[in-house]
Amino acid sequence: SDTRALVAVDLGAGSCRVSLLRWVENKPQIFLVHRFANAPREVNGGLFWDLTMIAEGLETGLRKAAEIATEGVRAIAVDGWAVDYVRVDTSGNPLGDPYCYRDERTIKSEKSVHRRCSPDRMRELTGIQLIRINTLYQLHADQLAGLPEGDQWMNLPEYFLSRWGGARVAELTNATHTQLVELYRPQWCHEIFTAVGLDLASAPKIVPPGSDLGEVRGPLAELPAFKGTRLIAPGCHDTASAIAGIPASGRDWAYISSGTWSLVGTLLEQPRNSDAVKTDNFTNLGAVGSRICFHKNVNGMWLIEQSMAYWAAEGKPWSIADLVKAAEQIGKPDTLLDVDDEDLLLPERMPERINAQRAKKGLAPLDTSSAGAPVIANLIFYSLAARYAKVLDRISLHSGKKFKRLYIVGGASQNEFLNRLTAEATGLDVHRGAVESSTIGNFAVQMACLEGMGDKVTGVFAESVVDWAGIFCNAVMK
Ligand code: LRH
Repeated sequence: SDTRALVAVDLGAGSCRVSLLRWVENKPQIFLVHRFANAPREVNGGLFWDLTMIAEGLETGLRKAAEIATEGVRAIAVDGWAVDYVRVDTSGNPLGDPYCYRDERTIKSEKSVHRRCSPDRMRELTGIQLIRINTLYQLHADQLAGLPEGDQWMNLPEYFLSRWGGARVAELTNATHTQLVELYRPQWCHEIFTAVGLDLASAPKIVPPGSDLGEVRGPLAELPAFKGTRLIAPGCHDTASAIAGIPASGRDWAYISSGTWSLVGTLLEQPRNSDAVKTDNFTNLGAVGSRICFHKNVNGMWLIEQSMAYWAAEGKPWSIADLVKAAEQIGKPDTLLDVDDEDLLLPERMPERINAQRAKKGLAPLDTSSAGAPVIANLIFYSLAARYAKVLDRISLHSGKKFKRLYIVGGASQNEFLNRLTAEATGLDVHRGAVESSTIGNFAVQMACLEGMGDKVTGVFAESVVDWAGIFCNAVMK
């Protein structure tokens, strides 16, 4: 069989990673070859991603991978955070830096979208959690601001795949998070495009996860390792990849993909969109192998990350390890936080935002200084665990599944204090999955695609991905 290496690119809002999978004596070894910090930055009052910085970081990583993989690289696949997008001209050149979904411009555009298509109708058509970060609200904000439309827009992972030579596509798992795809068919929802006045021609063709988009072209193709390298769309949505990285079968398990966001849910064969599901605002996102990621976005480590940035700015930074240890010494707080309060989704001043929420409930303010960090962190962790339990209860109700196991994957799965609180609050058997679960799922989809595991939309493909995920979870990680 083909023993060339594979490359997985994982774009994160906090950091981006390029990983290499090599076959050493027929066993897979996974190496993190390049990692660099990422963050949105404010330019003229707007919140943007630095596309040039990200592209340079990724291309540095790809060059490093090409140097190491003397056996050649068989394929490259890219996953990343959903909803944000790059507008390109007819030659594929970006028209500017992409907006970050936390930019407040969507507060206005959300209202405007819902005047054109009611929230009820939107839920009926898409089955997607209505949340104003979704691409739809951003595209409409562009319209309201009179920004140039360009030729097409692509979500970020798909943009990078096209930049390196792949066809311009919208991969299904990522496309569903735009809130512009029909619930029961993998196609753009014309009714919403028409209602909001968006141009269907600027939305690329939808393809299933595991699609081969062509060969690497341009400067990278000059590197010997990238001769004939395929570009593959994995689950381009990092969460879909992270869930594809869980080697579990059966019907009794739920997941939390725990990073900046906590995605709390379960995999389904069929979407659920009853009135109760709509009221609870659960999402039916595309998953690998024609399944559904039925979950809810819970405000996750964002609360901690933004608090830590606040204390660091005070000149007294905390490391996450010390903070968790100190928080663990404190008992259960009397009153929990509403972690999904809209105000807590916004950047900066997190401890002050937390106090503002407490003030509304008539509670005394907490010490927002670095000395008060353990109390605030303790409150956040207890509140998250309680929220997870509540959401999982509803998921069980909506899906008719009785859960026994809970897989926690992603960076924050390393937080054993939070894992313990979550186990206590949910009563479930908590399994720690891969920290880099998106990368595992990304590689697993590549293998299922390259080994020709049939039609991407069948159970055979999904099962092959689960098998590969099991193999890669046990791979030596370097
Ligand atoms: C996690 C994630 C999540 C989306 C958000 C935009 O990285 O992709 O699934 O809701 O970022």
